[in-house]
Amino acid sequence: MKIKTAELETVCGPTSQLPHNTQPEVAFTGKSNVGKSSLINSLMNRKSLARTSAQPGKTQTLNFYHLNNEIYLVDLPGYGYAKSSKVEREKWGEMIERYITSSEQLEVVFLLIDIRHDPTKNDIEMYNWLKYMEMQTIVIATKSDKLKKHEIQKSVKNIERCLNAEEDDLIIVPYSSVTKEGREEIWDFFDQILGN
Ligand SMILES: Nc1nc2c(ncn2[C@@H]2O[C@H](COP(=O)(O)OP(=O)(O)OP(=O)(O)O)[C@@H](O)[C@H]2O)c(=O)[nH]1
Ligand SMILES: [Mg+2]
Repeated sequence: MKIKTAELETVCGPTSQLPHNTQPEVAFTGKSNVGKSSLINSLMNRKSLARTSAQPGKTQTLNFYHLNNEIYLVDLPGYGYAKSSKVEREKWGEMIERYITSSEQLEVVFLLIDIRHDPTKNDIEMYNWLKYMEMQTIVIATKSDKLKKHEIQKSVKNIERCLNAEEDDLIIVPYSSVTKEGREEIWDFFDQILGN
């Protein structure tokens, strides 16, 4: 995929109406700080169009990035950020759920999990819920630059085992926003969605 244009088109808060887009959407979910916004930037070939932070809880809205005027990349607020209040956590959870259940254009959800750690309880719940919703789900194992080459496959296997996904035909893509490992593979998914 060749990146020509990328712009932030719509920002939605908890009470906003969701956009009725007419082109395909792909969404990125995962715990706070796992690297969703960084991944979206690297997929768009932009340094900082999506705001990132070393502090968890940076993205607090649903942000729709329009890529090449043909597909939307949807950055979702991270879940499981312990320092946010219970009310806030529920509010974001509801936003994510409302979007995923109501979007008519959502084609695939990318679930991001830190390659260095076991999936959290929330990751496992999210994976099971997406499966229950029959939503096409691809796992992205983020921050692969933090592991040595030979540790990557071991970690991918561990994620698969923790999600109980051995028989799910689940695709797990190691990714690094630093080295761009995995980027071509994700672009290929976009091309498939777009029929290119
Ligand atoms: N080494 C390394 N660091 C990364 C990578 N991706 C993200 N980071 C760092 O991880 C931190 C969090 O990244 P974000 O992209 O803001 O994470 P997020 O998932 O959008 O976080 P929230 O918006 O809070 O949910 C930042 O300090 C990034 O620089 C990666 O692939 N490799
Ligand atoms: Mg973010």
